[in-house]
Amino acid sequence: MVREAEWAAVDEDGAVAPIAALLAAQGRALDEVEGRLRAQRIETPSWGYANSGTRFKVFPQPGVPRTVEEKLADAALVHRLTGAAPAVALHIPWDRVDDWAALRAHAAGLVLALGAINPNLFQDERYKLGSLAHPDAAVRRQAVDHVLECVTIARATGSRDISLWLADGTNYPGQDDLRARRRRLLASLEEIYAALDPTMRLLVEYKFYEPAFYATDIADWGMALTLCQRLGPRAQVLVDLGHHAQGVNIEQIVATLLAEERLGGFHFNGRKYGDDDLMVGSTNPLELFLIYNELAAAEEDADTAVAATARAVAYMIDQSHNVEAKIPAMLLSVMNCQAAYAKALLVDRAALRRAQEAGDIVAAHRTLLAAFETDVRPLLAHVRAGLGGAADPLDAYAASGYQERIERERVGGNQMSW
Ligand code: RM4
Ligand code: MN
Ligand code: MN
Repeated sequence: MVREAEWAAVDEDGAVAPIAALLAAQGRALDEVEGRLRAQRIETPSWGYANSGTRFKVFPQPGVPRTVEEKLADAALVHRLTGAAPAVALHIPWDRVDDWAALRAHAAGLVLALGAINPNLFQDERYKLGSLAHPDAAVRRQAVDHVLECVTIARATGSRDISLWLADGTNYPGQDDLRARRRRLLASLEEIYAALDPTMRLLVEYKFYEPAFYATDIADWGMALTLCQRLGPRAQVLVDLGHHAQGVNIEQIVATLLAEERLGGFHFNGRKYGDDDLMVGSTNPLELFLIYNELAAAEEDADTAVAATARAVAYMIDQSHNVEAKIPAMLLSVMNCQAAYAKALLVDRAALRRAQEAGDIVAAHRTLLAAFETDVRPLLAHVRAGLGGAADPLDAYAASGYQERIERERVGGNQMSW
């Protein structure tokens, strides 16, 4: 960590000085913020490096990975340039290999960890009427067994989290009994939860619609939370930013789940209309900042259980790039997370509380805006450089020749796709 007095030396152009001054006015040191930024971790998704798209068309890109190892190579580069993406989430069966210990060792050689294991409960012919909530016990058995296999994989990969997203639901009123579906789902989840190691967690994702259009079995955070509460403390809710209706206040959901000690993780992405899976922070950077503001505040909550919940949150990206270049898109997403967290760390919490207690609404709001409007790019450039990354990861990527190399070398074979 750079000591306060040494900042002057590293900050040759004085670009970080305004931030240091802003913190000094709060009686805080740059070191504290820098230390927390250095500890920031964002997990990238293996599927974000592969070909993906909409239900209309997948546009293949040159240089896209043909193997899991090539996905890991891309992820390793994203980590090297940003200093903040040391793990990769895997999707089974998309990333299935025969020897998980070997893949784990291969990742470690790239200074990467294997992250959350995502079962696939939506691409088998038998899942037409659902998976864990399917009316037929034999199909539920198949779905539960798949997740149990993922628990075994997580053991081998050293992964803490099983990250569950269900496509289950119905398209028409009357298609199935809604309470029966919930009962079946809970019974399936109970069997899965019982199979977890004590260090493992089950992260339960929700989404308000699609592919089911009438009733999705886990449609919102309340349905996910109540299921988790039935299961036990290591069942926690996963918030995917693309899985809400228009205008929903996601930061309030985050605050509520933190207060309930049930916020397990995030799938960060950007959205405009639906589950768009765009680059993080591209459509609503203020929302991303306000979410990080809740998290940064909760990390220091006087209630130690809430603080511990905030510190254990799994920060993951869930993007499926369609038209944008994959590695630059992932870099920018990680950088936008770094910027949102940095701004959240600059919030003058004492001033905010004073304004709130005095009922000074404008002052309270302005305190948040002051942090949001601060240019944190120079600070992040220093932080990344200190982590062995690049001051500007996108410029560094463009200059590295990596894209040209993978386009040259990754010919033949089958590009990976979702
Ligand atoms: C879903 C959901 C899941 C992701 C799949 C590919 O919409 O967000 O997390 O694994 O897409
Ligand atoms: Mn997701
Ligand atoms: Mn999604």
